[in-house]
Amino acid sequence: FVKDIIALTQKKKVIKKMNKSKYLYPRDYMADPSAHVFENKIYIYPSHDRESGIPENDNGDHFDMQDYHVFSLEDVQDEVFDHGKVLDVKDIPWSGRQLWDSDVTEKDSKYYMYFSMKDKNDIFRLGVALADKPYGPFIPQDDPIKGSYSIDPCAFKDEDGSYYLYFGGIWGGQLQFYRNNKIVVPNELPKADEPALTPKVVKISTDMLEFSEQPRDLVILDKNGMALRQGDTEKRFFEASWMHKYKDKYYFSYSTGDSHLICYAIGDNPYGPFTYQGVILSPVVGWTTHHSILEFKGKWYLFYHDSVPSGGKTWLRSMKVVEIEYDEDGHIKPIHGLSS
Ligand code: FUB
Repeated sequence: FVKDIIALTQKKKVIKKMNKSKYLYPRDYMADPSAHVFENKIYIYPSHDRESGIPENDNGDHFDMQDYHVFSLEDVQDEVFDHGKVLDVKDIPWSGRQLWDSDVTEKDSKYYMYFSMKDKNDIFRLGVALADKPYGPFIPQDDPIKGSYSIDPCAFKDEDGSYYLYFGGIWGGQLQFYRNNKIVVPNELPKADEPALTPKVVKISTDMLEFSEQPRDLVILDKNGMALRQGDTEKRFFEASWMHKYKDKYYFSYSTGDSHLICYAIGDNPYGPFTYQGVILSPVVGWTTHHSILEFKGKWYLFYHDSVPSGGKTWLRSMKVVEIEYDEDGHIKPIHGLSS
């Protein structure tokens, strides 16, 4: 498997150099790192991988996580501090199983964690949990967000004080169960030559606990202004939404899942449309790839994970950080998924 990934990566001639990333927390398996700057420190909100013994399948049942920890860093080269467990599946009244990717944002000195978890009917929903500090503990609401579905919430605060959630993931993330925010039967993906299933974007209510509108499709266009097709597996959205802003442009980045790339698209407003730009991160060791991007002290960083320390077990991932750069046109210089 590792050899296959190396061969696939070497085909991508644009990305020549191995990257100079560093593992953030060698003591345990943490994945999907969502990183933000709060109170002048970097806080990281990862998924907490564990060995549950559940066999691998396309539903992702082997990603059977049960709690979240929070980590902080005074500076990128420093040791991370583990603030310990801040939310447990047992404490969430609507819980079924599988605490997947989460993200946190701040409003008026309160911290809101948005997380994905299966409910008692084995359907992924998005939940909210509140804290007074960026390091928790986070207290969950009694019910999931009304009208929420699928996985991988990314909470984005725009400069005008509006907050948005980006979410969705196909295959095990169940996005293919829905069209126009409603469950459909049969729940199939579009055909290869049809427009790809889109990630969703929604404005968050002023109390931060609900959607303030129906989630909208976030359309990713190719350079000719055509929506990406479902069969374009090296470009179309799979999961792992992230939004950041650079020089007044909106950068939506995401994983292509079964082709193992982190790609990005640029738009002029939080809803899009967005135009596909290219690859940020070539395949890492491990099936999933998932990331976040932030600016800290004038430099930009990509937080992500790979499965090198677990010997390629894709459900046991380790979080990492590497610096990224933009060229003069605002394009992100691609990073090699394999570290030196
Ligand atoms: O960690 C569980 C799932 O794996 C995430 O929600 C996906 O983005 C993938 O990284």
